[in-house]
Amino acid sequence: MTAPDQTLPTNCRLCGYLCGLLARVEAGHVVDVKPDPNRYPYDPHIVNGCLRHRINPQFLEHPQRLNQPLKRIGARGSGRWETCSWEQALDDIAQRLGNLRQQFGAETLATSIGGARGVYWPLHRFMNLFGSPNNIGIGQICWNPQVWVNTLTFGWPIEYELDPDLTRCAVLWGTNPAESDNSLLWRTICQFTRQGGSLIVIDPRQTRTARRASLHLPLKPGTDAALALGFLHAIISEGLYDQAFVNDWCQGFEPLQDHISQYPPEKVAALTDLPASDIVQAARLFATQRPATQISGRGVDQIGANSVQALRAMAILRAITAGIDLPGASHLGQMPDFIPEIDLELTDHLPESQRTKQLGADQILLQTYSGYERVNAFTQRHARRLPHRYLTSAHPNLVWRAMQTGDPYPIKAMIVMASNPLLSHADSRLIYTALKSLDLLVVLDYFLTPTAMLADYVLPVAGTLERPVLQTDAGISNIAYGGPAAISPLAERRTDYDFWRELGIRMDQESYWQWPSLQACFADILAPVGLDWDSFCASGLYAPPRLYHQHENIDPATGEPLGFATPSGKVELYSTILEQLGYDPLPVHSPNETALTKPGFKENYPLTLLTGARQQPYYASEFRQFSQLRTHHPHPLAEISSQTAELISIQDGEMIWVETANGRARFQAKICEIRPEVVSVEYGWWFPELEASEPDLGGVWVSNANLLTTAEFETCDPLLGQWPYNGLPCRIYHADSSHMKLA
Ligand SMILES: Nc1nc2c(c(=O)[nH]1)N[C@H]1C(S)=C(S)[C@@H](COP(=O)(O)OP(=O)(O)OC[C@H]3O[C@@H](n4cnc5c(=O)[nH]c(N)nc54)[C@H](O)[C@@H]3O)O[C@H]1N2
Ligand SMILES: Nc1nc2c(c(=O)[nH]1)N[C@H]1C(S)=C(S)[C@@H](COP(=O)(O)OP(=O)(O)OC[C@H]3O[C@@H](n4cnc5c(=O)[nH]c(N)nc54)[C@H](O)[C@@H]3O)O[C@H]1N2
Ligand code: SF4
Ligand SMILES: [Mo]
Repeated sequence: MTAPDQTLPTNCRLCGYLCGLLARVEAGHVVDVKPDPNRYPYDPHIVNGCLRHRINPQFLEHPQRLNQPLKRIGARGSGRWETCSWEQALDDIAQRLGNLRQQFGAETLATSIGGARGVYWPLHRFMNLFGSPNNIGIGQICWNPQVWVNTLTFGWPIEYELDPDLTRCAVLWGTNPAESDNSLLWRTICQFTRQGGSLIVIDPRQTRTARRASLHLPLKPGTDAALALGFLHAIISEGLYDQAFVNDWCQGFEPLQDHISQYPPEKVAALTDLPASDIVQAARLFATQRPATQISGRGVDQIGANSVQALRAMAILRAITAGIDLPGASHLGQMPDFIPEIDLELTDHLPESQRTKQLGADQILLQTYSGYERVNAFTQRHARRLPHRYLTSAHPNLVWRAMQTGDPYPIKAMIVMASNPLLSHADSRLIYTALKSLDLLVVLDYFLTPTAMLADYVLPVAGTLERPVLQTDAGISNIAYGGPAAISPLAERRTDYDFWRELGIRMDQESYWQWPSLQACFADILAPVGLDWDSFCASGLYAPPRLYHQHENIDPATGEPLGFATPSGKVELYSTILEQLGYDPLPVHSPNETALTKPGFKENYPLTLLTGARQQPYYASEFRQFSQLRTHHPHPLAEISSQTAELISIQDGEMIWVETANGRARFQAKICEIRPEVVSVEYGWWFPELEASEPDLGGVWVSNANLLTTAEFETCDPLLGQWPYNGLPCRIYHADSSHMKLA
């Protein structure tokens, strides 16, 4: 019996926003989509403004989309595959993992996840039950830094607010929503500036966002901590902070006051290469135009050692201007009313003896099991528990090295889900040799990515519109959104959840995989709030009213105000946890310029490279298969200033090499407004039209920004293990000449 043609509510999943769509379904296939005005983001203009949403029907039917499990039959990377059934693949993977565990211990299995895309707790649950602590992701340089820093400072992560009717000042710090957010935030920013709000943008590039700013501070890359300390200096010395909040609720103001005397505006002006008057003006705006909000992005997360310092100084800035728990500025998130991520992960099942084997556990201070426990001791007094495995991941660089060398023990197997490490992790060549050394590589994806080309098994995943979705902010806030699938998975695609469950069942985990389907899990997750799946889907949103000033509530046990979930019960301007860890309790500017002091280095690499600034319509390494999008944005771009272009006679549109000490990659030069010494390249570029086998691997060696980056463990920040994607010494030259240096 064929299903009747229908228009069904569902959600786009081509980025993290899950916009509500109406899908026209004919005979089990989606033939058209349009925005659903009744579900998030409630405004068809927003979804229509996103080029990607239109490709949903083609995304389901694209000729290169994976439809059946593939098993490698030739040499690794040879591109020779045979198709097999899911059952054959799962049986073989389970057997091989069982053998490897017996021979090398459970820690021999690593996993890789990507950005906010799929539902990752099933992977974490499997790993905990299997016994391996070696999950990796990109958390160190995306999301985790803010979660950790705000938890250290305020006792829990912060949610920023931006309300054009309330907010008077907004600082956008190292983020460019004009390109990275095609949804609500960018529209809200535009409305905010139209209504006369003061927008301060801190970015070395004159982005589309910066062009809307009342004040753009194009600082020298990597000097954000100095700038934030300069703001603090101006605000404190001019008495513009909130004395009542500081007296009642902040800990460590006096040492802070002494400390920031080292950062007067003139000194900060020299460090950041900005006019001192602009620094003071921005500080005054932020402190006096309240409510003032602060939104930061990857520009601050991806500057290596200076990132935590900058984020700490920014948190302090928020605190002393009483910018938390203030409508229009920000609020502390809440623990969810529904089942939180941490209870889905089952970390308690991972024995202590396995936790200590996590790669990096003995060197990284916070992003480890012991770091987590140290912080959790305080948050759980307030009945709050952060997700576990995102914040305790192994260090990727050590994982690649263990694959390659067997040191400190062999990593022989990896399962990659919703990530493409050859494009998104630092040092693609290291990753290539690491993946080539494996006994077993399994990749779950929609397409045969360069990473998948090296796999033993590539498994076809059911994706956007083919599966229900439920996004829950990893359990750090009380919000859930999502909706139903429009159609059943096409061909032999299955959900990621089905894979982990089926593999788990084959590895003696049956009793922990009680839900037969993803939808059944989602229904149980939401059950505590009294919503069944269908009623949830009607609006696609669970978001109870925000709570403010929870710290003032009286704790019935003590009769005292609850305070903040930090060791002192106050907002920790001076972080006692960081002090205990031997890390700076007050933020400092500490430029990481060791490479530049090597003889000849500065002369050889006179420019400063940013990698990864987002550009529409792509998302990380995705969507290069879609001709509609390629026509819109055909080439990987390197932005340079007209001064630099003139100096080495580069024309707009010319192909150039960008080279660092780590390697080189080719981009099309785009001359634009950017600091003169800065080059900014896109990331995620490969060419699905090229050979899907060695040596091409889909063009992964041509324009891949991560050929230029490195994350050597020894040079990473000791607190979280962050590596830099921005602020790297580089040089550029014409692509048709071999090694012409910048004079
Ligand atoms: N140089 C540089 N590198 C960077 C960055 C940068 O700015 N500069 N940014 C970093 C950041 S912030 C991030 S978040 C990462 C992103 O890095 P990743 O998340 O690894 O992103 P992709 O490289 O696009 O890989 C995602 C893959 O998952 C597949 N996929 C999408 N959805 C699903 C799903 O639901 N299930 C499965 N199984 N597969 C799915 C896609 O087809 C794609 O191949 O990159 C990081 N890397
Ligand atoms: N179209 C599109 N949208 C995306 C993504 C995508 O790949 N494509 N990726 C998604 C993901 S995973 C993420 S994490 C978000 C990221 O969202 P954003 O953080 O908004 O992303 P970016 O465009 O990388 O913005 C970082 C900005 O920081 C600037 N910057 C670089 N170095 C420095 C520095 O040292 N200091 C300061 N202050 N600024 C600096 C860059 O010039 C850039 O404009 O976007 C998401 N949205
Ligand atoms: S912003 Fe665009 S790609 Fe992202 S979910 Fe919404 S419609 Fe899809
Ligand atoms: Mo990200």
